[in-house]
Amino acid sequence: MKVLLVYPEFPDTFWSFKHALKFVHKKAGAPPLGLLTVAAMLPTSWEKRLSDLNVTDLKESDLAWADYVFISAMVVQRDSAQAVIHRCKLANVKVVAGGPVFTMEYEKFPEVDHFVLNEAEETLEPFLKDLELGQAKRIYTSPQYPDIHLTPAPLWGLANLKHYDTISIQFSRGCPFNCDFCNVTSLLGHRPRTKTAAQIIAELDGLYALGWRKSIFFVDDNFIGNKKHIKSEVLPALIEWRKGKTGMPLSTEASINLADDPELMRLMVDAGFDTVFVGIETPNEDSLTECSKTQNKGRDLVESVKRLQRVGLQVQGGFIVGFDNDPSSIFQQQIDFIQKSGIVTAMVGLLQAPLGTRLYDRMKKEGRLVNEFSGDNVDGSTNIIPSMGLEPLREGYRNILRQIYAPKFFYARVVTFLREYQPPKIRIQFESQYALALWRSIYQLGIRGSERIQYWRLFFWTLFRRPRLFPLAITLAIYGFHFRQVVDLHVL
Ligand code: B12
Repeated sequence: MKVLLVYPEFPDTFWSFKHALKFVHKKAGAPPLGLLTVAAMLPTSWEKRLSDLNVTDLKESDLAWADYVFISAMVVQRDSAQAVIHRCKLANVKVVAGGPVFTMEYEKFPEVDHFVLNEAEETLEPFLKDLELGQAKRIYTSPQYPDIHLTPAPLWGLANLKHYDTISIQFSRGCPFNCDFCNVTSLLGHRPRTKTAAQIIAELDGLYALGWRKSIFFVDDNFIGNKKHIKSEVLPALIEWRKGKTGMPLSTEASINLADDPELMRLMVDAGFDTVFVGIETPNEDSLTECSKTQNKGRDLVESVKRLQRVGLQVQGGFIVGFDNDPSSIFQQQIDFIQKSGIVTAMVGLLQAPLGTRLYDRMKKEGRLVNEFSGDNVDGSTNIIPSMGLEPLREGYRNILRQIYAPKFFYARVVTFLREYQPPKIRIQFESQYALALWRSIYQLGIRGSERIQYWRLFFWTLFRRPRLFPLAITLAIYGFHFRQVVDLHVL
């Protein structure tokens, strides 16, 4: 059996980092973790190839080679996924589809032959058994949340790693919290299911052996969902593993209560974590109550962010406007918060209601659902009727983006952050692309860019005041360039 694993193309979005990746001569953020994990679950005797359309084209010869195409996608890849599936039909290749967009809306893909939905640990085996018997059904689904102790290490060898800037790995699935707009709990459950420390170390060993030294992104919905386990087992194992090794800085997603636990923060930094994405959502307490984001309530959120930065964790933040309880001053409040906290990578979106969430059910009941869920929460779209009215919301939103990514505000925020940030301890291996990125930034931002004054100010300020953070300062300047391109293109 010959299987072609296809990952559709991402549009030019906030998280695609397309405009930033050019500086380091990379084609995509990370290889497709879901597909490579599924590849490792397929019979070893099957031949497998990966075609990630973010780094390569889908060739007719690939389709002619394949008996089956296995496709995975998120909702933002919907259009590219439809196009791939259609090409497979024309080429007479059978399509097996799985992953978040198909789990959520498989009925929108009539040309797919087999849907293997939810988590493959539950649904792939029955499909493979039926396939062998020549009686594969159209849909395989399961309400179970499988144990991931047996999930195999992804087949990294299928991906051409030189095209990627980072590699995703996964330690846990699920989140103990209950935010009403988030579909993680309906997709993956409340009880965080974890891999063992040994599984994670084996995955890292595999990547180290392949020569990977750049960053690793733990794609957990909430890395600290099971604090006891990570404190007693995983972080000590990571700290031990890191001894004598270079590179491989780690990043992840975590809830803000990480800032309440000094021991946990210290262990994470010692293990090599230097960045966490945190769902901040809003500084408005009533809106936090509305969406049941209890972990963010009753605290000084700016101080919590600073605590993380001071131990050596850069905070990237998610923000939302459009809650029923948002006052008309919310837009300025968000801008002030973002500037004050020094969250450089601030992803601000309109409130959206994904299928399967409590918010979706409430909006449906109140007759406030409209449009299709775009899945890209930085494109200025929403699928609900906001209580403040769509136009005031859009205008306020545009105003936030206009300000926070404008060079003056953006670079000021970088300095606020760098003043606070404790430089990471781990040694980064020098790569020639870093020098290249520096030269490109000088040309693109320092000579051609409208931000040239701010760029050179940051350049010299960091060189003299925070020299160890100079590479990070340049990286963030490049991020700013990407964010401005995306925001100008889609929202403003
Ligand atoms: C990592 C991640 C990212 C990374 C992606 C990096 C990469 N290229 O891999 C980044 C940060 C770029 C990202 C961005 C976004 N993401 Co994202 N992301 C995730 C996250 C946290 C983990 C995904 C992952 O790797 N999981 C680990 C693997 C092993 O799981 P998996 O892919 O689901 O695969 C399993 C099954 O789905 C299944 N399976 C998957 N594919 C296939 C294929 C076949 C053939 C079969 C049989 C089975 C199968 O088997 C696998 C093993 O069980 C998920 C949340 C989550 N926990 O799933 C959100 C998630 C996938 N993201 C989501 C969204 C919406 C986005 C954004 C659009 C958000 C935004 N702010 O705009 C952006 C858009 C991306 C872009 N570039 O434009 C949604 C998708 C919703 C949907 N219905 O599609 C999710 C589910 C989060 C959520 N709360 O809703 N994301």
